Amino acid sequence: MNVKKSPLLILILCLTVLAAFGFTRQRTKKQIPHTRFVTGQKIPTVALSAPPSVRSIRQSSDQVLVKFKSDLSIQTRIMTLSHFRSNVIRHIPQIDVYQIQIPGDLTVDEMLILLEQNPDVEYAEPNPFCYTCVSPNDTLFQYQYALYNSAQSIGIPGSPTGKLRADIKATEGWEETKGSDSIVVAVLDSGLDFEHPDMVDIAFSRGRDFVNDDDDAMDDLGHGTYISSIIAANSNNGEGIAGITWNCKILPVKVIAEDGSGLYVWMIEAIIWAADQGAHVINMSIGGDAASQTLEDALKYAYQKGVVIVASAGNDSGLVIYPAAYDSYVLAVAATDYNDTRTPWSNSGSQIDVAAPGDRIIGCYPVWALPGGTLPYVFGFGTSASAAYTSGLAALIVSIKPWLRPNEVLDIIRFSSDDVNGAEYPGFDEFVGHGRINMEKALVPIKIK
Ligand SMILES: [Ca+2]
Ligand SMILES: [Ca+2]
Ligand SMILES: [Ca+2]
Repeated sequence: MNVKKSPLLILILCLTVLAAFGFTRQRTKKQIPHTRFVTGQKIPTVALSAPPSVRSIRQSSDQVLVKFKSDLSIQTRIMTLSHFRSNVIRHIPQIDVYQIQIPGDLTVDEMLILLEQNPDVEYAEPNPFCYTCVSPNDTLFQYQYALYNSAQSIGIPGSPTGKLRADIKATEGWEETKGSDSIVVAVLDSGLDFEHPDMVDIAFSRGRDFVNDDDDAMDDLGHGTYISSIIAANSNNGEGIAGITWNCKILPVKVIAEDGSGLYVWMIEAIIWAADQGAHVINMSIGGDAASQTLEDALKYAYQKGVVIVASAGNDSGLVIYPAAYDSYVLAVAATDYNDTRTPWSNSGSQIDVAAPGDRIIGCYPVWALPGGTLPYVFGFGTSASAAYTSGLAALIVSIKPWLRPNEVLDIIRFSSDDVNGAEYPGFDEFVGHGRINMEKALVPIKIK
């Protein structure tokens, strides 16, 4: 690896904030070249004012439900169905309704028209799919394709539509747990905007600021707020977005300065501090190109204390950055998109463990960083977001079984993931690791045991 000669080792924020809603913040400070923030792209806020329903109705493509007139004999019913080349899958005697399989050369709509024209049929209708009941009422939930992908438009004007259920199965996972308020995720980043309206009371404490050496990790950049919101924004509060965990707490630890960079030693101190504070999970959506024995030692210290450590793989189509590259102690997370495809900029290597959505991810952003009157949410790109989703899942697993060791938690996350590139790269590979994380498959088995 190329070790930088500068005494200031640059930590790369693994996120590009693409588009705030009318985000026009001007920076007067010198930008660090490695900090890839793109500003100035505008999104009309009207797009967020009146979201349509989260889900479009889906139905079976080869089944319908039929009720015959009650005085019709069994023989006539069977003859009628035979005439329509349809097989009975199920009869529900209490209401006298048949679930039938329709011929392959007819669509559901065509079959329904034929049935409705038959005088022996009282009614016929499609057989729609139902869903799990945990669907939060947050107004921007429809933009969170990563949690529930209904094949909707991703949200940025001109953006493509997603693939149905190319998501992490959050709604199913929430049936098992929404997280415990005794579980703490330390977010080593730029801090947290404690005033954000969709992040009320999510902080375990005011945290620690290793940049300014004080006990107040207020965010002066935005990245840490964004990442924390993916993990633990106020969910089902009728506002903004839903977090992966509804109840777990965020311990903000500031290691990234206002200019978007930080010293390794801040990150190293923060890992040890968070572990000593009793954090259950450490999220590091940050990293640098330099290997560091001290950094590895700090990770080992936290790991041996029982902390689950999750980090971003990096966003420059290169090798896995540090600390994600420390394979023995850290879960390295790559990025997929709304089609379950690995993003081209996601770093790769044998250290990659899993992938999670990282393309066009909506999250909270500090109110002060945005022009007045715009909603305090932005769409971002990056393995930063992917790590945050995965840390959230780790917190949910630990919420159910707080006694699990880090390697056990990491193995649950690895081996419950979906091999989304299995057609091209069956099994483990260096692009998505074991696959895109799956909350349902991770949480259901441990809840039952
Ligand atoms: Ca919310
Ligand atoms: Ca690894
Ligand atoms: Ca694979």
